[in-house]
Amino acid sequence: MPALGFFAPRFAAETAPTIFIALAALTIVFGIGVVVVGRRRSAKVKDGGFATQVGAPTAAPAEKPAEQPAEKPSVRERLVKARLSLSGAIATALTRSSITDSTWDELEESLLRADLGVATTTRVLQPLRKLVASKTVTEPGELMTALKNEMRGQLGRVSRELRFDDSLQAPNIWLVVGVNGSGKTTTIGKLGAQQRKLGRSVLMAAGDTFRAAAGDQLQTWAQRSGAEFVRGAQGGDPSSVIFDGIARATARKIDLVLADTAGRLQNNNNLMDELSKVRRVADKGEGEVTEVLLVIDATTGQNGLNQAKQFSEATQVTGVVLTKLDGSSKGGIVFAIETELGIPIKLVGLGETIDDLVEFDADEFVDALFV
Ligand SMILES: Nc1nc2c(ncn2[C@@H]2O[C@H](COP(=O)(O)OP(=O)(O)OP(=O)(O)O)[C@@H](O)[C@H]2O)c(=O)[nH]1
Ligand SMILES: [Mg+2]
Repeated sequence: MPALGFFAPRFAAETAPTIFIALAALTIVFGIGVVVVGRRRSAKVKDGGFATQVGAPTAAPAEKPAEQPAEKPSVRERLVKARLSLSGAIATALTRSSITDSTWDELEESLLRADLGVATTTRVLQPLRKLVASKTVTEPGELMTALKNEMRGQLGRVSRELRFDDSLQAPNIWLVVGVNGSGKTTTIGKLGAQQRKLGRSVLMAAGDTFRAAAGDQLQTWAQRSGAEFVRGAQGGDPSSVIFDGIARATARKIDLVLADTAGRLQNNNNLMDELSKVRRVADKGEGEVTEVLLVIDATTGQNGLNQAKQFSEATQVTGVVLTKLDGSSKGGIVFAIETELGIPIKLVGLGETIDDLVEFDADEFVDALFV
């Protein structure tokens, strides 16, 4: 026993450092292992190889990596999809072996169906009749090309740029008018977002004091695009709301006031007088009304021409926004508005979301009609 008593402390003294070193090495190896496994796991989570949410139940089926959102179709593709196309009808007229009276009847009918209106249809076809009479055009195919050129020519003459005067020491004011439900408030929302992206500060003035929810609707759009917002009491004077909006924008050095107005029928004299007053009041304050945008719903067809006439008399419209072209084959109204009234189509609405407002491009539009 004494021998054991002698050896035990000695043995312990000799082996203790070895055990300590072995334990330390084991701890380091284990630590490295934990880190490596942890890294691999988090890399897989990032790659979408595991359930992508941290803390997701381990039994949950692994999610597929999120697919890239499909690229949005081009404006042209969206116009074509709207079935603005005349070509179906025109093709029948032009697949004949020669140009006959029936060709003209069919062409006329298809242009009227696309909502060009009688006057514009006559104006488009007249020069073509001359070309055929003088035998400059003899083949149906050539007639198609001549028709396309003529339609392009009808639309080619105006500036479609939104008017913004940089030199003003006060806000630019864009007034938005139109009949009920044409898309005024939505257009202001989209336009506000675009203008903010251009780096301009924007204030939206809720001049629709008529409809209870109109102010809230505009406020939501203002919040989305980071625009300032001014509203008045329901049933109050729309001119004073817009005047207040302009005053606030001037005080805060805001670049652009987008003024919403209540929808109204163009033949309601009282409401059209009210709109004229809105325009006069907007002119009186600081800043300058550089655009009066008339919003027309493409699905209303030829009535749009009448709207454009009456609203123009009341407010001196400077441009048209044609909305809901995504759901209408009635885009032909653009020809009548431009050629008969000389008001440029400036923007086109192709849907309800913030990106669905695009510049009107006449060539693209005519091409889409013929696809
Ligand atoms: N498909 C489609 N819908 C649109 C377009 N523009 C507006 N809308 C929809 O049309 C409806 C009416 O739009 P609003 O912006 O409220 O129309 P408004 O002219 O302000 O209406 P009022 O203020 O009541 O006169 C809404 O459901 C919009 O989402 C467009 O270009 N395409
Ligand atoms: Mg509205």
